[in-house]
Amino acid sequence: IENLFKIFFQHFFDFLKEKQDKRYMKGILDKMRDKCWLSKQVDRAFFNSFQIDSKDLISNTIIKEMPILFKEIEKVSQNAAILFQLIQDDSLGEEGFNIKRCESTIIQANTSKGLLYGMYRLYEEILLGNQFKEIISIPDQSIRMINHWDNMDGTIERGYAGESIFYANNQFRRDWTIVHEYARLLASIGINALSINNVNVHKVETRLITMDFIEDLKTMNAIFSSYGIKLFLSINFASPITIGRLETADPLDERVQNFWQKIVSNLYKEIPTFGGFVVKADSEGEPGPFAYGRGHDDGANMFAEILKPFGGICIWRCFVYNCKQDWRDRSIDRARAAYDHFMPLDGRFSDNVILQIKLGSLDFQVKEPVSPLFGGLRKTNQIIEFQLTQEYTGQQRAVYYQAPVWKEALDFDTKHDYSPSVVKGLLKSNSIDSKNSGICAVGVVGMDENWTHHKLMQSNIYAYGKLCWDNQLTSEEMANNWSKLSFILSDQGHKTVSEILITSRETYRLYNAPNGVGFMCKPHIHYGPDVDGYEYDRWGTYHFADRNGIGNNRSKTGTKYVEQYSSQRCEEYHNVKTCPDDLLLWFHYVKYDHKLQNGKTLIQDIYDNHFEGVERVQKYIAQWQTLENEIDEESYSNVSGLLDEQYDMAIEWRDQINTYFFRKSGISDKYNRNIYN
Ligand code: BDP
Repeated sequence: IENLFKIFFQHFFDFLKEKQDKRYMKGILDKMRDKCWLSKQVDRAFFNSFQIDSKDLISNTIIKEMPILFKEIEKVSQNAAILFQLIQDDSLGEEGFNIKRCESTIIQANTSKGLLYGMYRLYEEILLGNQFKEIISIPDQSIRMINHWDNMDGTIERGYAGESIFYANNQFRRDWTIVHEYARLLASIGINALSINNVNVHKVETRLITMDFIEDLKTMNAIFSSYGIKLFLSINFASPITIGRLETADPLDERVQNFWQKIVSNLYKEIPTFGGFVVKADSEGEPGPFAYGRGHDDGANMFAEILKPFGGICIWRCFVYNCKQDWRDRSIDRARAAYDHFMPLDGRFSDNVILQIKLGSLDFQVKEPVSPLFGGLRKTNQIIEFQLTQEYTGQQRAVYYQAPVWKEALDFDTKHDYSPSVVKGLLKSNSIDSKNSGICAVGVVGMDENWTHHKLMQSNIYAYGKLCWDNQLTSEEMANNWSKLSFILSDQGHKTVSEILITSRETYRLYNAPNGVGFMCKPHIHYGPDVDGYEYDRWGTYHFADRNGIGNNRSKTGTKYVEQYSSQRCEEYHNVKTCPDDLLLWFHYVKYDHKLQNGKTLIQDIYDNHFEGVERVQKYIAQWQTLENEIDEESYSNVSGLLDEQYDMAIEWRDQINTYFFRKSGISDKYNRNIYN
């Protein structure tokens, strides 16, 4: 076989026949510090027998993974030979692959990265017991990223799964084994970009862009690069002042530009494959171009120009709003802000600037309409931002499988009069450079032994990566597969796990703030109910409940937020008769006895949902108990303990919300259930 890169294995090692832990996701997702995936038994001679480009980090990774893959293949096939072939096939692009299975198995791709993804896919298919002849796969989204909100003191902003895996005591933790395991985990689900520090860049991490930490950064980069993952840093816009000792950070000032020029060229000299910067500017107190009378385009384009010769990109966040507003001023609507700021700038950003836009217009609530910037922006690179860490949705202590949330957003039809008008398609087609578009999510992992604190919430990382790669996958498929890859269970056992996962978002929604109104949680902590916590507050998210009704009037007669959508969506949301029930209070103020589309009054719907939400969690507890003898003890007790906690919290939500609305409205529950007064 005449290829630049060829590996032909005929696998014969007896030791690989030994019974091993079949839980792929245990290998992939659990840290297994004692049983590190990088098997120490690997025979050196085995590697020496194939031709690889030893300078190519990714092909080295493939070789290291091989023995594990073989163990699996051997169980299902007489012939465990795999041929890795570099080919030239434009249709596969830079990351796609083709796996053919006949006598032996052939994985073909244009690049070693494609081969790596092909290998993980093969691995997964085998573990799932799937039969296939050929799989051709190319990713739907170009950028598939995770943003870490890790601080160098080891804390994580909105992190609930232990300390940072990257940092401790204001330096790198240097537990490279964990970093390796994490990189492997991410590559196995197709993640290809990672920013490694908090978007709020305040303390020592401001200096990550200097040479102070360069050796550690290089090590991090080498690890992630060997899994095909590009590394990014979040930067502080005011660095020219704090680090460069200039009196300004004005992006149009030559001294500022020179400062950044030097920073960037130093970084690229040391790390030529560095990805670029993530910037949170003029948001929640972070510095930005506004202080100098400049726009977001001026700020972002300055970075873009400096990064361009090195192939770097500038990811600029659209989470910009006035967090010091006056609740008395009803003309201000935080939900409008991202669109109001960025829509006028469409077409003014360089082709290596990407706007990063949160899924909804507020902030990762359990239910929000999709941001109107999707479909609005037509000449700007864009990525949609999700949140893996469950900031508002149970903080790793509640089951909240997010695939349904992401599917809802990606499948959302903006109903603009052009094609594609659906979010998953327009991310690319409305970007000026299709490779600079895609999806990112705020990270979730920490030092907790199982990565995510709640064992079942590993499913979110898995589903996130898989969905970014293949937007057609269903929530059910991903939940099922995750269960099969993570646990050895009977069919009924897997059904139970999947059922809990798939219904969990709706369960959480039912007992949370009602009908899309959002934010009835404890201020700042964002865990547990606080009915008026954000009412009369400078952060600006109001439900306006009074004795007659509740909701935020964002219709044409209110803040006019609805007008940011296409005319069809605008009409749908504007009209209380067509506005979906679960978003009604986001868009409208309505009376408690308002008749919903489901035939109930709003107040009865609130009561019913909150009782049902708690009952559902109670049912999860019973369902989980049926797995006691099937599931490993650690996972079992982890989940059962957390389900008990979720149950208590759901009761708290139910009682506070129901009582609050009963007191406001004076309308009793039709079924006379227990509401406190
Ligand atoms: C909010 C978080 C805050 C983040 C901010 C952001 O509460 O901690 O800094 O988002 O996205 O959800 O920048």
